[in-house]
Amino acid sequence: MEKYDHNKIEPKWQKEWAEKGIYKTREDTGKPKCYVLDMFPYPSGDGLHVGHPKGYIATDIYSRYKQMSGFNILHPMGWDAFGLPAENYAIKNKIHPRVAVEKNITRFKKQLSIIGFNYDWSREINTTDPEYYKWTQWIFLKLLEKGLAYQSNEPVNWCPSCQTVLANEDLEDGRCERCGSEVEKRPMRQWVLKITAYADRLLADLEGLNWPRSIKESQKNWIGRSEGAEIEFAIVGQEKKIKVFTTRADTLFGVTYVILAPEHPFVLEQILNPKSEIQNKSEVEKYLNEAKNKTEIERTVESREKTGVVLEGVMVINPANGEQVPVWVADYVLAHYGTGAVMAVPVHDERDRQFAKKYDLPIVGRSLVDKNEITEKFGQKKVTYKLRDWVFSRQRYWGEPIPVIHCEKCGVVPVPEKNLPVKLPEVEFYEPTGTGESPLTAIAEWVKVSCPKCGGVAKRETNTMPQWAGSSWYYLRYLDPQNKAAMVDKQKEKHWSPVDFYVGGAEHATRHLIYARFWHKFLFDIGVVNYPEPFARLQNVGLIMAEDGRKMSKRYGNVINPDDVIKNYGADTLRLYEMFMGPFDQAIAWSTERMIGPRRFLEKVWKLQEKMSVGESGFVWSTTIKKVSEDIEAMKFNTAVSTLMIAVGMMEKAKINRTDFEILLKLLAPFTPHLTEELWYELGNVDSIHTTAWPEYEENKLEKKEGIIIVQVNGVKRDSMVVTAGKTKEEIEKIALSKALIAKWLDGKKIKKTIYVHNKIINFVV
Ligand code: ANZ
Ligand code: ZN
Repeated sequence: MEKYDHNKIEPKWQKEWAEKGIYKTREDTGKPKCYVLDMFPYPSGDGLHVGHPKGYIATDIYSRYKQMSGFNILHPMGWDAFGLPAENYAIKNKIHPRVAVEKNITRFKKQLSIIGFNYDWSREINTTDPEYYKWTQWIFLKLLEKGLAYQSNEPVNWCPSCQTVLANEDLEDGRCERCGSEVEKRPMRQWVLKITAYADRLLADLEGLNWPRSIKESQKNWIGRSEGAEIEFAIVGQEKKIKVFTTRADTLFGVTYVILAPEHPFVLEQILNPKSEIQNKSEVEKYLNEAKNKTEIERTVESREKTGVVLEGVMVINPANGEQVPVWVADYVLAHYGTGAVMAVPVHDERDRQFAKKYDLPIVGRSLVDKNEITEKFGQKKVTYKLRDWVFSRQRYWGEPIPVIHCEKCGVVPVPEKNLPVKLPEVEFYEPTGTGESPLTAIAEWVKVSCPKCGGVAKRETNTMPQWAGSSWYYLRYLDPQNKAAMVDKQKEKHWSPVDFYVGGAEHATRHLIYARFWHKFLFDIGVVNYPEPFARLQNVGLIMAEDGRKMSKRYGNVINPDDVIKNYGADTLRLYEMFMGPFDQAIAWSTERMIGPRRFLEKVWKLQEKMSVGESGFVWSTTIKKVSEDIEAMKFNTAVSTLMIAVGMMEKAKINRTDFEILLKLLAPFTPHLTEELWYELGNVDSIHTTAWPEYEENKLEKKEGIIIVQVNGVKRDSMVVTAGKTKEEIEKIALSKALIAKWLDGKKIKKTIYVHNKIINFVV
């Protein structure tokens, strides 16, 4: 027998699989479908480190298992290549982003190819390909047509270092998520998408999704639905009223002042109006200027001392009791939440209490009233969301041009569909301009166009789309990547949607995963897709940390390159190790030393081929098959692998025949596709192991496990009993009651309730 030589086996099979096309997606209708999707990478210049493929290995195993279990699978891969990371890399390395992306994709693909994935590369997509972004632009036009894309001049987040506007989702604690710079607020003309129109549905439909609870929770908080009321306070001596948003209309009698956000229109108007009643104008102006320089985070952190200034001379009337109360301006009230105005109730609200104490404002305890009845009398029910509309334009080069034209006569004119894609022009200088305009502005011949409506002189929109545009619908393009007439054929969409299983990092909880759901719902509304949600099941990948416990990063010099690992240990060992490291969704530190275990295991499997004998074997597979199948289905790869390790350990000692060995190889095939394929052919088989059927188990051959159950009376242990697994609570109860010792303890007493802790304790409360 030859030695197990991964360097000989692995490239051979990778080549053979590609030539035979065994991973080509099949669409014949006889079989159920299973669409397994990875969050596609942006091809960075650093290439892959060993942490990146963890999720890809998982989907590879899952989809191979599904294929062997009788499904037609779709498991594609592509590149999310527009956006800041690619562009910043290009600028730093003085190479055009397009060239950089091409180069990086080649590198990534090479790295992925030696891991032995089953991707159907004929469906590869690239978000920067004009044939792809034509449809990203098409979706934008549809949003525009339906009134869901609009221009706004509101102050937006501006990153002074990246020199672009950012969406709220792009911030981390008030800083640019890419470069860490503190973000400023600047009023600028922007394109904005009305994601808030979908807030309710984005929230409600979370319910039906098989997603981790933590991700659903983050989305729920991000959407931040709040049910309350709007109540109007009349301004003394003026026609105007101030509208507040409150979730506690029942506290209306306890209001002792009203607070406005510094940006509230009433405040600005009072400052600008020479005839206004305010007696401390300069003091107020000073406060407004200070507030301007604070980030939203600084303004709202709980621990920070609240500050404010009174509008001297302005009083408002509490509609509930006619009482006049003063009006303050304080920056802990945000302009863009609710109405930007709050009724302060220091007795019931902690922030208001702190504020009232500091400025010596009355704190009065008055009885609460029924929430609805008031609301009915003095206000209006109102639902508010934390979610803001999606700021969708960037002042950068490397993105999809927003397909509209500005005409002096006609205003905003959409680029006619037949003229899509609006191609990103070739430029020499793609660095951000720093003026708040994109570098595209400088390309006069591109900017100047004739208006599609009136034929007059007009200008192209020079802002580009954010990095998150292309990834908001890419999973649909895989279904039909070459289609020239539509973003996806209706029949194909119907056949493959939704994505059955989506695997990727938890950091996408509120950005990509909310944006994609939003676009998908929109596409559902305009009849492009058949199902209201894109991703039926979602699983997060736990990070692989470096050996030093820190994040793996070039910055720390602790990166492990998969190419080296594969050369030394083999792709199969890498795959097995990454799945065996620990629970899939948890962060775990890499250890090259620990790869020895999985490697030795594969060597044992290799040697088993010598052990096969002819004739009956004493091996019973059902329990192992069941466990491995269920674990793969539940993404518990580490326990699936240990089950296989136990099986191999037993096979080393037992008498095994060819059937046993084949079953083992099949169970291992999704994990270690090369080694199992080699041994499979060695046995004389003529078709790939990856196209064979997954082994089946027999229910009546499953091992019956026994367990010990403690029997308690009033929480005190009185007896214990051995029972076989799989019994119901009622059965357990019956057995326990039949025991003499227990009967004695229960003698004559009435059982109030029975508490059963599965497979552990049964407790009778008397
Ligand atoms: C009176 C009151 C009494 C309030 C009380 C709370 C407790 P959520 O649940 O987050 O929606 N609020 C309203 N608009 C605000 C703004 N723009 N900036 C900061 N705070 C604002 O919170 C709603 C509550 O936050 C509202 O209900 C309002 O204070 C405050 F015992 O009104 B409440
Ligand atoms: Zn025109």
